[in-house]
Amino acid sequence: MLELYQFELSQFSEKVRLILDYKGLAYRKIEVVPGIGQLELFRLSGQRQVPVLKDGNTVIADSTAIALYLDKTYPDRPIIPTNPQQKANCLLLEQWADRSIGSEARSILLEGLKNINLRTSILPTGTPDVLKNLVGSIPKEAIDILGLGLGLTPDAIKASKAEMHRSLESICMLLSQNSCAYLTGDTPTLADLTVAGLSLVLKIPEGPYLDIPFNLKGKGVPGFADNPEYDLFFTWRDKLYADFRKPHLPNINNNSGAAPTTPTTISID
Ligand SMILES: N[C@@H](CCC(=O)N[C@@H](CS)C(=O)NCC(=O)O)C(=O)O
Repeated sequence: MLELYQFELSQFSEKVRLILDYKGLAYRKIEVVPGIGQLELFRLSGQRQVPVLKDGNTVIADSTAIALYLDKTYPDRPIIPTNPQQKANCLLLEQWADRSIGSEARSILLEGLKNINLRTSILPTGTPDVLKNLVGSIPKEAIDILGLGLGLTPDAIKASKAEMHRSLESICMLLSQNSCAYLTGDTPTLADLTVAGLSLVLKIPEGPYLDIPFNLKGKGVPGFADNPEYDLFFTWRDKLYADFRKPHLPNINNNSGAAPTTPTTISID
């Protein structure tokens, strides 16, 4: 079975999970423990970031490389159009989304964390493992900010927010002008799955897709998640999730030494 080395709350991992679900491919999630688990990941893949896909003896790092590998190896339900114009639009949109929505959303995640009231800058002794794992699943940059108050300056966060507003306005414009249901045509492509998956940290989908505490679902970054101007985008994304994303199922046999991925219900102050 395909194995996905991931962080549950990582937006690039979510992009790959959405692609796997869209293509109807079964996979086992292996939750990487931040720090020590990333050393193991380095041994496996030659780099320390998630997502990494293992397919038998083949190991692929990077969400774009994984997407291209999956589409080539498992051609059913293709995600790269064959029509040259649609293909170019799809690949350009994916590249743009990785660099804009991907990095900008991560930069402003701090706001989202404040919003969901996840006050964990100093985790006390006895913090439940599940919460540690959840915090561990948040990108390193956000933890730096949370833990040390270092990292992104307020000006950098402000610039990221402005950039993200521009991106969402453009996506909404594209969706409202489009005669098709998706960004490059009438079926979902890598462009749609990327834009939708990467927006995870802007607003966590409400449905049963992720192994996270219930009260995080539907939460997100103020000014984005609750902004009526972006209703069109989130409605479109949530429909794509309802149509193609599969509900989270706990891994039955997880003997990898990785963090457990069983369902969790804890209350977070
Ligand atoms: N270009 C990579 C980006 C992957 C990435 O940024 N992963 C983040 C999580 S969303 C990560 O592993 N951060 C931990 C670290 O950099 O140590 C991709 O498309 O997969």
